[in-house]
Amino acid sequence: MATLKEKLSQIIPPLREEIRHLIQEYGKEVISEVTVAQAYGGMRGVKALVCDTSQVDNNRGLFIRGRHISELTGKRPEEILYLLLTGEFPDADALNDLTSELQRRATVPEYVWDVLRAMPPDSHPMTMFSAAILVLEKESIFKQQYHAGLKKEDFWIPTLEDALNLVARVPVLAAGIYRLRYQKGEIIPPDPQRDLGANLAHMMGVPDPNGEFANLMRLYLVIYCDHENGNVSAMTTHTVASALSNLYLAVSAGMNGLAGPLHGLAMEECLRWILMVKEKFGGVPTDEALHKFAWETLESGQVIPGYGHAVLRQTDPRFLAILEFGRRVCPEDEVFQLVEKTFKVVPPILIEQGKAKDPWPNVDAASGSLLWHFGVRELEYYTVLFGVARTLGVCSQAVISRAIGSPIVRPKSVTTQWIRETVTKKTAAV
Ligand code: CMX
Repeated sequence: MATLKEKLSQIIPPLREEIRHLIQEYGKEVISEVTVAQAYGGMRGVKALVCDTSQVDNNRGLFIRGRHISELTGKRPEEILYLLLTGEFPDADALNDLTSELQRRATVPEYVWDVLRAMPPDSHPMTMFSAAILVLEKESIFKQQYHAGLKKEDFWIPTLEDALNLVARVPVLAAGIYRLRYQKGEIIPPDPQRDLGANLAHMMGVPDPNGEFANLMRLYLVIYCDHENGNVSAMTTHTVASALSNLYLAVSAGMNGLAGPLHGLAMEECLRWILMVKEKFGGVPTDEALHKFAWETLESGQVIPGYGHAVLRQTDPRFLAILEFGRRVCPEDEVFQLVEKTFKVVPPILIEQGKAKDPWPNVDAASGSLLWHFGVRELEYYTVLFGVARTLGVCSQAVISRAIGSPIVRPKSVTTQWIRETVTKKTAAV
């Protein structure tokens, strides 16, 4: 923490100064316009948010602090957290320091487990995850220091404390929820010797004789951590945090957005679709049979989960990273083979149908199949693991936002009547 905090203390003042200068000198420059279709269309493509932790290119996908995700898949999540926050990789001392900080902070008070145990046994794991983060809210350091009187320029310091505590605690919550919700036995406490990904695997209690499940958890924590600021989970977290709600409140809210089937829940939905195919055909169908089944899905008015994206227009490189892992670890697994076959069959169908702007797979198209392979067969649980990873990104974004003094989010809305009058007046004037 000392090293990370020192690093942030060095980079924050010049960043603030640069932003102050940009606003002062170029504050009136136009960087985006909004059309009527965009106002009604989820603001797609409107450039009205700033996010320095990562960027998504339409064709090349995710870059974290300028580095393409394909260069980062062999890194440890702790290195990525440091990169998200500072724009640099940690040196050995900084990495050790951050790793042991996170290990030290990985504690969950008993009252959280009491609340989770009191929830109905068929609660959705994402509801339990969001509730657990919310219940922890009383631990917020930002909240305590804010009420004690905190200068705006120091907001980022207790926010960093909350961020590190949350990043350290969410794997414990997630693994505990897995064991409680699915009666897997006692909650397994964190092992202070293990890194974030390995600890998550260990606490879930998934048999892992050769360490590949721990490798998968490390990979998921890296590829799912951040995807700019405009996606539902990140933008929700940012919006809630902009009211100076502490990170527990903000991240819990973000997780509720992640729990939607068009966002993080697609991970679950996608495998459900794959398993449906497998059951219907008693294994991996022919290309022709899969082609017909995919058309039936579309014709019944449903989306093909795991395909399409609001920003991407090419195959998601995060999907490719999972595919590579699967090809190495479980090429004979029928469920994984079906994922590969779907990748071959579905994009041409979506192109032929002509509706989806992006006919290619996103990250969620493959991730569930590997969890299934390792014996994590409770589909409803999958998005929780996405949520653990996403916490790294949204917490990093929040620290930066507090550091640069981002104000409360408050865009202007207009009525349909206003739009009608405005556009018809313009047309009449031409
Ligand atoms: N299957 C069938 N139809 C699809 C489709 C898919 N996979 N993806 C998009 N379409 C359809 C849309 O439903 C929409 O149809 P209508 O005009 O009838 O409403 C049309 O194509 C245009 O949509 P779009 O502009 O291409 O996509 P959006 O930006 O509105 O939405 C997304 C993006 C991801 C919600 C959408 O592609 C989708 O529903 N995909 C399936 C769910 C999924 O995989 N979500 C995970 C995304 C990654 C994540 O956030 O985790």
